[in-house]
Amino acid sequence: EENQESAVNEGNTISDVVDVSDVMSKRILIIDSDIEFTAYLKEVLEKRLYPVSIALSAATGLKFFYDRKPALILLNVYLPESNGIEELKQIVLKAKQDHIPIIVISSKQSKQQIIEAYRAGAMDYLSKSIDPDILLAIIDNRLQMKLDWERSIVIDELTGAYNRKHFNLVLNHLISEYERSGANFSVVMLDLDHFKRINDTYGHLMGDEVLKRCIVTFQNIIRQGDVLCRYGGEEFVLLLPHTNALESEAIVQLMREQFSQVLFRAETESFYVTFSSGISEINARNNHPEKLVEEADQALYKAKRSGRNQTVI
Ligand code: GH3
Ligand code: MG
Ligand code: MG
Ligand code: MG
Repeated sequence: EENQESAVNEGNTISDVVDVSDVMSKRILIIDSDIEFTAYLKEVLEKRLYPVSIALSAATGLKFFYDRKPALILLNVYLPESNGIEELKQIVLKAKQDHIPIIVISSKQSKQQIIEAYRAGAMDYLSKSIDPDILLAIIDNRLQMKLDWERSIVIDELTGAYNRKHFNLVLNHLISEYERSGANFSVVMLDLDHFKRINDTYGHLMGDEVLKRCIVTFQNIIRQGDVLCRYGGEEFVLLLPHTNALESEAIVQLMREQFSQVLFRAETESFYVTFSSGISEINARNNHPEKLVEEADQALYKAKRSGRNQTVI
């Protein structure tokens, strides 16, 4: 059971569908006018396979910030040029907005400067004489925190599936891919049948178990790159890149066969659960996010009206 849970959490990541360099890159931006120190840091970091950008001025730092999207910034707040302050403020502001950790590395260690740096939003204030292994441990730690946070905001707590926020992000990404390269994809809406009855008969905790188990079963069938999201209570939506409606139907059929074999054990009796599903496919006449969802939803509605436990395209 625990293994299955972790299989859910280690399923498709955002990097499968959204540009990796954008979201999960490990690029570190060093902003410091100290040429010797930046060269030394670059060597230390690149040995650990961190891509590094060096900016010797705040202005260059700001430019790199936009061009190269760092995952973390190593900053010396005391740059020599007098007009770097505005750029520094902009970098700090943008970094905070994007939840990019800022680690200050300075040779100055005055109490006032340290307090100011933390108040401005620095995550750490380190000395330039810090041991490189300790520095690397701190960087790993901060990047992991960022990664955990990025995950937590797109994952549904109960089931471990992606949430609606992520669904919207991926759907829009797939639509722009379609417009750019013609790559097709399908949208599958899935809704558990008579779920209210399960709650009413066996209790909400049992209902929650059904939802979790349903996701585990589905995750084991879908492919790398397919994105499964919890759309609402007992409604899920599946995005299948490079897959037309008929191919999607075959995948959903597999999900149905697997899920129909899952036996749920309540206190007094055991039971099976079914689901209904509706499929839409991107095409030149329907390339709008809301319309694609609506079309799949209407197909789902038809599946419900035709007796449930089936898929309609
Ligand atoms: P249909 O076959 O037409 O879809 O019927 P249904 O009973 O599945 O659909 P309905 O929309 O009437 O009921 C859905 C129920 O799902 C109602 C709601 O209380 C329950 N539900 C929503 N979210 C959760 C949840 O997180 N946990 C549990 N246990 N129940 C939930
Ligand atoms: Mg319903
Ligand atoms: Mg339902
Ligand atoms: Mg429903």
